[in-house]
Amino acid sequence: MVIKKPNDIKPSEITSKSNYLSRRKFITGAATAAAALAGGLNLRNMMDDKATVRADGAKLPDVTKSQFSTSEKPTSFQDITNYNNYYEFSTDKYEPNGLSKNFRTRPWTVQIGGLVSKPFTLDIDSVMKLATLEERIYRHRCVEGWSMVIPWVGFPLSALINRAAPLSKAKYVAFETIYAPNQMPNQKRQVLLWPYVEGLRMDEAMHPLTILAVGLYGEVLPNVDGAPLRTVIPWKYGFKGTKAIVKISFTDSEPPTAWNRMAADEYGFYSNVNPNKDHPRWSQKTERRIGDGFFAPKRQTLMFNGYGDQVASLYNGMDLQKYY
Ligand SMILES: Nc1nc2c(c(=O)[nH]1)N[C@H]1C(S)=C(S)[C@@H](COP(=O)(O)O)O[C@H]1N2
Ligand SMILES: [Mo]
Repeated sequence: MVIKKPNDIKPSEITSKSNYLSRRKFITGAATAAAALAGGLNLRNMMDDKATVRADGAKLPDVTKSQFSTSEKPTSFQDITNYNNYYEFSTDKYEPNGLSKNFRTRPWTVQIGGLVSKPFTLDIDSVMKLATLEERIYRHRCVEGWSMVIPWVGFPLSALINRAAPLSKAKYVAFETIYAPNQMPNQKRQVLLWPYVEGLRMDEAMHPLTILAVGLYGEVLPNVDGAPLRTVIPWKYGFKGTKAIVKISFTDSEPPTAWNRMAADEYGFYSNVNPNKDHPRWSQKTERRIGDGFFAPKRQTLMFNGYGDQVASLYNGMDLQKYY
């Protein structure tokens, strides 16, 4: 990954979420404004609208708390939406927010196929109704050596997988980001091999910690974080999660993935967070927690990002120096 010198967000730049929201123009369009006036955003109506809808900022209804959440303090909304990796828009961390503002997330369909007995295509609003939405406050560790705590809203990926009834020969799942060069400027350049693809082994995909996220901080997912649908696998480096998913396919062999094709020795297929396996160009022993402040000491990186109790058994008998 392109690595720049660590440039933290200065404490003076950080505002509370309510301050930020009051300054931020988060509702546009007459329909949305009218719905808001009527006493709360009617999400369903907004989403059924086939026109371009700016759904970000809308509260998600009926979100339950999850036992899988960390009690660590979540990173501010400001940082989660302004310090991002979204190479389709920019390789800079601060630019994707602005560049993704008008990204169209409606209409949006997700295609599920490959080695399954029940392939299906669903529009995003139906995907969001596949299961109860949960708040999952997870640690997020980027392979570049920084981390956040993100209060995602989503549901277990297993709910979608079960509906597709994979065949027994399905051993892997691949996730594909939308290819929309007219909306994503860097897809006109060979920054990565587009579209962005990531993959998981079936047991990793079925693990209860693995989620499809549709929101964060109780609201519809901001475009910059991968709206309308992205995966989150909290014990792996951040790039294993795929933003703006349009296709999920089941395969019998390890799917080729974007970062692995770019530099296989640097970005392995597994990419489990592992402080004992250095990246060829830097140590993975510590991490900079975004929001800690520029002068704060780095934190120790935890094996499996601290989720070892839940996931270590998936890798029993595997040499984690070899399968990284
Ligand atoms: N399509 C797509 N998905 C992506 C990326 C990307 O550039 N494009 N970046 C990855 C990386 S490196 C990280 S750390 C996370 C960042 O997610 P966030 O911006 O929501 O924190 O998204 C991952 N998923
Ligand atoms: Mo990352």
